[in-house]
Amino acid sequence: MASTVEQTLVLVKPDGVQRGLIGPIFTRLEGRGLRIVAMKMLHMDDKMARGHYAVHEGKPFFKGLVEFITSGPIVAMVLEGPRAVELVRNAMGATDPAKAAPGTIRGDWGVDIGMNLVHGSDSAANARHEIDHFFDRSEIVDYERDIDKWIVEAA
Ligand code: IDP
Ligand code: MG
Repeated sequence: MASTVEQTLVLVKPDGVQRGLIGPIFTRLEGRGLRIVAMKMLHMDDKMARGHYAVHEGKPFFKGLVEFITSGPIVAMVLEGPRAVELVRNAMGATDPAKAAPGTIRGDWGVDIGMNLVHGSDSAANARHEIDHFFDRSEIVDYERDIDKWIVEAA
């Protein structure tokens, strides 16, 4: 049975871009069946990074996190599908790569908690807020793929 379609924000962080892992990371999420509905490369400035990570302000790692996320270009995308938030979070693996299961993005390619390759929204409500932080509504494309009927059962 089809569940509610969600959108979620995914970032390939500067380490993922520098290590040539944009394609492999996208391949996993796209191959899963999620639909990419927006995508762009950008270099976040300090203000945008502080806004994106506002929930972590005051934590000991906040300064390093902002420095890291602004240290090079990132790729932002919006993925859409039933339970997209949960699917992406599971595909990313635990925040600390040492605790991330093999087969997850962080579990296969990460070492350091600060350089854990990807960001994914942690709830549908936060996803909406984060997507608005990175994309204009006009940059999000509404379309269907012929293969979607082989990925999600009709309601
Ligand atoms: P998440 O990315 O798995 O959602 P959050 O707890 O939201 O994890 O933390 C945001 C980011 O902050 C993490 O992806 C990681 O890069 C960084 N971070 C979180 N906890 C630590 C820490 O204890 N030390 C260093 N960096 C951390
Ligand atoms: Mg988070």
